[in-house]
Amino acid sequence: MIKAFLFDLDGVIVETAIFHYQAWRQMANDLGFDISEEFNEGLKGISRMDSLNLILQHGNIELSEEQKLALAAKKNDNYLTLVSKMTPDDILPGVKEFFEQIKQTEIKIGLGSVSKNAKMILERVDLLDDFDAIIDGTKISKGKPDPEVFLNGATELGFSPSECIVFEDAVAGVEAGKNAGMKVIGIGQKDILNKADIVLPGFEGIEITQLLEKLKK
Ligand code: G16
Ligand code: MG
Repeated sequence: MIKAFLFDLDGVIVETAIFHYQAWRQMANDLGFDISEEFNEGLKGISRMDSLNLILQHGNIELSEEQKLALAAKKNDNYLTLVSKMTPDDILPGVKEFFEQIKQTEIKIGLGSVSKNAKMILERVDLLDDFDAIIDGTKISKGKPDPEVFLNGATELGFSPSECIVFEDAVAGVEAGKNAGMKVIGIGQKDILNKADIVLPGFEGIEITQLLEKLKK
């Protein structure tokens, strides 16, 4: 029996990846190198400090822990300036309608994001009250693909992993859901999210009863 849907934030509910990219790119440029959009793909679902380490490695730059923390803080300030302009219009197409359908069922809604800014973003887009449980970067110690974020979501809602379905747009996130022992619905492209049980291009036109039927198979 499916008891909960656990949603990733970035790339599933809202598109914050572009703001992460802009803020990381600014930092890289200040350090004298650039990062491509393709490189940014690999940062999706990866925690702030892990992302920073990957970027510095990419630019062949070695820094002290203190310098890294300062850079991460500056990146986050820039990121916050960018996301502070978000409104409910930034919710990805079909998400609101899908949530309305979920609320007609007994299924609970949880968030599984590694972002420490997740709650603030949900507040900005006016979705905070739609969630029965919020697991974000402030509640976990390991980023995706570690299953911690989704296992905590199941625990907080009081269900077993097999009763939860994960919605993820990132390779690391799909792996985290599978590592948690959950079925995963990939949001994006089939060839990229090939470990997901089902892949959908987005939420537009999704019919919950049909989706639940598909998940039984
Ligand atoms: C998101 C993004 C990642 C970001 C991470 C940490 O994860 O996909 O790119 O590095 O959060 O974000 P912050 O710096 O805001 O703590 P998710 O799990 O929502 O896809
Ligand atoms: Mg994501």
